[in-house]
Amino acid sequence: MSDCIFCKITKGEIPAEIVYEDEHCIAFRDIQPKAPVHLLVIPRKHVANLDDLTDDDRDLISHMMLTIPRIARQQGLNEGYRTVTNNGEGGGQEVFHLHFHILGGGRLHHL
Ligand code: IU
Repeated sequence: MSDCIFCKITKGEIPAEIVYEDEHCIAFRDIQPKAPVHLLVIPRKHVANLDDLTDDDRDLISHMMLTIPRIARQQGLNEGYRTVTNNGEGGGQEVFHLHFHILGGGRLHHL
């Protein structure tokens, strides 16, 4: 999607502090961190949110789920971390390009 800000980040058209990237996804620091470490993991492919996934995205989503703990380890989140995805406006989603928040670096409140 040409006007999607996260697509622009994947293409390097908008700067972001990228901490991880591979063929399918990238991770960068959230510009308004809600924890000492706050990263967003996004697919390179434009997918709006979980509702937008199809059976064709099985490998992609599986890859992202397996990559999240690797990124967390790489960032030194050895005491644990939280992974969240907001889905739809009612779920608090503001950017409509699928992203998994990784929050850690301190003790998080219970949900
Ligand atoms: P949400 O799950 O859609 O509410 O989260 C969007 C997040 O994207 C939010 O935490 C923003 O601070 C973050 N963000 C960003 O890191 N860089 C940006 O250019 C924009 C939003 I726009």
